[in-house]
Amino acid sequence: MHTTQTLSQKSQHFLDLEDKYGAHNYHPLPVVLNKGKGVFVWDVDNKRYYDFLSGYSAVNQGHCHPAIIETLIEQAGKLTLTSRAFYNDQLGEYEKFITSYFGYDKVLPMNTGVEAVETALKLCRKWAYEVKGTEANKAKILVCAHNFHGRTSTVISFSSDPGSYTNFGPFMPGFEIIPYNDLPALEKALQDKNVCGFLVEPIQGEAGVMVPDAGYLSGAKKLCEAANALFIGDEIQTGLCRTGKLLACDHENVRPDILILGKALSGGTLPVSAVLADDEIMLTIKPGEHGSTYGGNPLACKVAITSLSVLKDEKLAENAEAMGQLLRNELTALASPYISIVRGKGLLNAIVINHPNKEAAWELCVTMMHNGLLAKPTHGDKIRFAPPLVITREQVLECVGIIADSLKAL
Ligand code: IF1
Repeated sequence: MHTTQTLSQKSQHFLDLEDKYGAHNYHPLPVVLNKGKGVFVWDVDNKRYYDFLSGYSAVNQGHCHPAIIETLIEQAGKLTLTSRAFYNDQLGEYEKFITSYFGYDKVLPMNTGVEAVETALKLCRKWAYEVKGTEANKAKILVCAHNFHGRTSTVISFSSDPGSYTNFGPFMPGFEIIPYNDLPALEKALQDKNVCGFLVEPIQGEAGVMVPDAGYLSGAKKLCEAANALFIGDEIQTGLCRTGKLLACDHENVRPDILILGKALSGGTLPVSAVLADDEIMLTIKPGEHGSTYGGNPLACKVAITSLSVLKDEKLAENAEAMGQLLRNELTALASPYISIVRGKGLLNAIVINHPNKEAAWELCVTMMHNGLLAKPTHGDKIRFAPPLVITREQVLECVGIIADSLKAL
């Protein structure tokens, strides 16, 4: 357990409450936040921090974006939920908006990211049996080693991380794990006639921001087309301008057959996710075959329209591209002996810590916290640097200064 003696009395109170009354399914950094605005968050002692995690890329537009909050408040006072048993005046408008925004025939609205992943898997299987002609209950979907697609029992069934699946069996069949960033392995696996889909993160976030070789995504899409298998793009973390383009797949002009979105689709206000596909795939699901209580609720629809509009109006993809380049260049220029790798795309970046102390990444994050910047280690020695996409040049340079000072304390 890491020492927290430097915590204020006020903060300790909240840690004690969570320890006593909450499940211990996380190990957070010892900081207690109560306000957010743009790139900043504040703790209960009114200390300000740069947020370099952005709610795991859910607040790309910045914390409490005024336009998104205004929409949230306005719709919250009118109609928040009808269920899909009835129509409402927001869902159709949203469906038209988002399908035109991304260029697909239809959208199936869900709530959390993993629900959208599960929906995509069900669509892929349904399409396999009813369009491709796969033998009943034989459909197989390919996934990558070191994937992260969520925490449901089906999704952890195809995780390669023991921390995600140990003692959660028995596991869902119908999935095969292949190496990431390996086209020959994909080509070989696609020879199995029962393979109907390939689920992939354009950049593996949780694995430590693993950026595949140029040409991997476009090569994978071509191999899937040749094998009549669906390319399923999980853009929950990499999408919505995070990597310097609207979608990470846009860097290679790849159009997923099924596109999965989440997180920043609501600008960090409430769970909103979406699955987009063309009619041949989407219309395999008939009335009553899939759904969710909150899926497509009027409040989520209005908030999502504003959240998507902010991305374009404020040119957040362009800013993510420019600020990401600056951040990686400045981190590399530090030439710190403790940083072995700086990698990423747009404002989805990570450093790999090189230090004999295996707790070094965590301790660096605690030091950065004391110096006013919040980031979290992933898989031990990697630290993700993913600030809101509204960050300015001056703020990036100030943050590099904080990181540099903190590294000296290692
Ligand atoms: C946690 C990770 C990030 C995702 C991708 C689907 C989902 C996620 C590419 C599921 C969610 C979150 C989950 C959260 C931490 C965070 C995370 F560290 F877990 F892996 F971002 F990298 N596809 N990622 O990244 O979406 O159901 O959570 O809305 O579980 O601790 P969700």
